[in-house]
Amino acid sequence: MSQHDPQVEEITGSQTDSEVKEPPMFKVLLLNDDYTTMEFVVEVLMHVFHKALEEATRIMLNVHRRGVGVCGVYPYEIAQTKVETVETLARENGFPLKCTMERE
Ligand code: TYC
Repeated sequence: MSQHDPQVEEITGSQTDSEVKEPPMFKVLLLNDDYTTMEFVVEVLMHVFHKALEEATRIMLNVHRRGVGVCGVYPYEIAQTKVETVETLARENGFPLKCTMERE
């Protein structure tokens, strides 16, 4: 039976535009500070955001120079978990590193 058979749509309900759209995406941002070590930020980018060493170093230096930078873009709940993980790791290690999220 075709996917567009009106009888199938009657049974399953046809999808509205909002149901077929991609989920809203959120940028996860790291903020610069004067106390968190560069090494720790690179480790966070590698372990939490799955960046390779070179990319992690590039992102860290971008944040260091510009004050803020994007670590990745994720659906809401994943972005929120990343923000919490970064801040928990930072506090556990005695660093003031801040991480936020922003709708794309
Ligand atoms: N500015 C920090 C330093 O010089 C390094 C740093 C980079 C801190 C990025 C936070 O998000 C950050 N040690």
